[in-house]
Amino acid sequence: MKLKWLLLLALASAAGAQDLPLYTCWKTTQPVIVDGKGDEAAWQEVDPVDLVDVSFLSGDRYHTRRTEARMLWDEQYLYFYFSAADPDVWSTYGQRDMQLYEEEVLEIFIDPDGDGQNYAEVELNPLNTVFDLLLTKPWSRSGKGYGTWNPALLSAVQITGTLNNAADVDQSWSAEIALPWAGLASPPLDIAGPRSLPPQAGDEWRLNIYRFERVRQNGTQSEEQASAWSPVGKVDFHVPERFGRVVFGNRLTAVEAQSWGLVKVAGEKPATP
Ligand SMILES: [Ca+2]
Ligand SMILES: [Ca+2]
Ligand SMILES: [Ca+2]
Repeated sequence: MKLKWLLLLALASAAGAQDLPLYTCWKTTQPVIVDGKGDEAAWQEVDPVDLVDVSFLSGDRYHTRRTEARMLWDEQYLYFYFSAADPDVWSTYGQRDMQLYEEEVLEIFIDPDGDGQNYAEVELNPLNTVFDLLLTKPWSRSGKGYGTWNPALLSAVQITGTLNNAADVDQSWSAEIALPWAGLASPPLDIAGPRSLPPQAGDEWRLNIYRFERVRQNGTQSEEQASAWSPVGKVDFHVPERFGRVVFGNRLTAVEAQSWGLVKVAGEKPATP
């Protein structure tokens, strides 16, 4: 009987995992300059994901203000690049660990071993202010949060438009974050557990990306656009069961890839009679 239940549970979780988005996070051998701009060749070579409305599990509803995210990794860092369309970029919180989620913000949730416990939350606002926290489990399950966690992450924001000026029309804000692997195993909570840091090629982690876009009219918020990479069915970002799947991959360097391309092209030349 016990075995049967275990089997059913395993089948249920396998079925659940099937509708979660999967992203291959490629290793970069080229440097990523954390300046908020995604103009590195490394970023151009990897696929973006489009965030969807967090509330609809079908994952086919997009907000009017689109958000794109990309991920990369190397021996030292896990990198994120975001591009968020936004005709009115605003923010007031300027100090680390302020309640950024009340305003416009990009958020990353990371659960390395995917057990739904001991996960990290990293947020960034258009002022390049960071909110970072470790949680033992979701708040709804009496989780405990450690805001004192301040890993040595690098971040930068680029605004195409003007910050905190509702009188003109902005285009977007973009951001880069480099999160050091070492930070995921540092006190007060080792969230990596037995997971390799940095990960090994083929390792799968659970992770989600969110955004709060807060539309203002005449100085007051008129609409909230909450989006996610993996939608969770409601406006609650602390749903680790719904975090997407990230598989870490190795890849050839751009130079190697290019030479391989040349070799391949050369090899495909028709044989001279
Ligand atoms: Ca950059
Ligand atoms: Ca906005
Ligand atoms: Ca913190």
